[in-house]
Amino acid sequence: MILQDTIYAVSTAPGKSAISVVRVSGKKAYESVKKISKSMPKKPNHSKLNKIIEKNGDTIDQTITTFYKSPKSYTGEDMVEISFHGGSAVLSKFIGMFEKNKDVRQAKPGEFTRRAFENNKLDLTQVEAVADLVNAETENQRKEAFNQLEGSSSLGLKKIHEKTKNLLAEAEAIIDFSDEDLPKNVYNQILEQIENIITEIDSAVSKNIRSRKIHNGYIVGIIGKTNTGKSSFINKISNQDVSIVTSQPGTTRDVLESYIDIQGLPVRFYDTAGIRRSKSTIENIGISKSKKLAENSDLNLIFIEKKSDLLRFKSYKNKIFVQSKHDIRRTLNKNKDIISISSKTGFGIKNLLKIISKKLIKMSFKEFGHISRERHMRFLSDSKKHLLRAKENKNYDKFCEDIRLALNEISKIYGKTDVEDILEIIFNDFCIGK
Ligand SMILES: Nc1nc2c(ncn2[C@@H]2O[C@H](COP(=O)(O)OP(=O)(O)OP(=O)(O)O)[C@@H](O)[C@H]2O)c(=O)[nH]1
Ligand SMILES: [Mg+2]
Repeated sequence: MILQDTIYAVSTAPGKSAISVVRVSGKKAYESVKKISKSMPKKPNHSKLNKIIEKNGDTIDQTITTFYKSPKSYTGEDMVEISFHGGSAVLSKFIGMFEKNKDVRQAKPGEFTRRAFENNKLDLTQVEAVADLVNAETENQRKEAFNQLEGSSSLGLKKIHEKTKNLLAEAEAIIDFSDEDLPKNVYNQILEQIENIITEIDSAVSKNIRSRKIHNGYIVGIIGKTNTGKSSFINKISNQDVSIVTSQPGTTRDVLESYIDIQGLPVRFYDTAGIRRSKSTIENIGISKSKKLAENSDLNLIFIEKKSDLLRFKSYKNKIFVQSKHDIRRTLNKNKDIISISSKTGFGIKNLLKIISKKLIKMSFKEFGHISRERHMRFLSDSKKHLLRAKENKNYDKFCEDIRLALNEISKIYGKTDVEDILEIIFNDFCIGK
């Protein structure tokens, strides 16, 4: 990728808005905007009320223009940000004019952030955090991405990275000994360090399983006997007809999904076929799907008709018992372990959603800023493989080589090795102007 040329892009979303921001980055950023400006900010890192003008002297718009001098900018290069009045006519007029300037070109997706990376303003984990922040839809996703941007995720990984570097240094120091001369305690210490790093990798991986939930959403199964109001419930909380409802037991046959944000928590609810003995092949396929989902979900809402159903679903994990149709019940439920709701009147629904989110939060993340990406996981687990092999290796040359390979894998997380192909994948995910 050529990093010499000066790039520009509209960095705000299209459509009507109060302002639209155009970013320009590169050696000729200042000069190229100055050419079409009435009063550019003269001092670095200052903003100025400016007019963007055409060749014939007509004003396109009054703007706030900010100048960032390298290296104190997002990309690390000279940058100019022009805040226009939002509106497609203003922008298209400006772009039409700016396009003709041979000193600048349109940025590709993620190119500003890529430059920030190339100029060591961000490491790769922070680049990913920027992407996450832009894509964050819930409060928890935002928090996690921001913490990673601040480096708190990097910290956990950095410790592993640092320790592996030290390990390699020490292992290489003892390579000068011949096998017989090698002091046993030195070798044992190194083995201990390897063990220690492997433990840290394992703990990072287990945290990741939790943080992945924030990315992809928690899975909540709606399980239970037929005709207990499961489909009516998913329709009620989704505000639409996700699932068919009839008074006939065995209506739902398939697994149906609905994504709901409960106070910042991304949750995927799944309506399932009611569980009963059935002669229908199709229904039985549905029932086995229900059971499978219940096993793989984070939480199950078990819809019951009467108290004796509690026993029947006793073996299901992570569950909340729910009794619906509160509006037509003669005897009211007094059992605290059963949550009463009505999808007809809405009774108890808010309470149930609150209990669900509390339970999900409790059983998952309390800490933020843990490794959130499959990419990191892959490098960590590859690194662990090399470390395990090093532990078994009695040949010292190969022993060091394994540790070097382990370090190499971890370094890839930060993009410090030859990872051109990985870079392409990551930056292609960005929007233009970021
Ligand atoms: N009065 C009342 N009726 C309800 C309520 N929820 C569901 N029903 C009725 O109960 C019947 C079954 O509802 P569904 O939502 O289809 O039940 P289900 O558990 O999905 O049933 P299957 O798909 O057969 O397993 C329908 O006639 C609904 O109208 C409720 O809160 N109050
Ligand atoms: Mg149903």
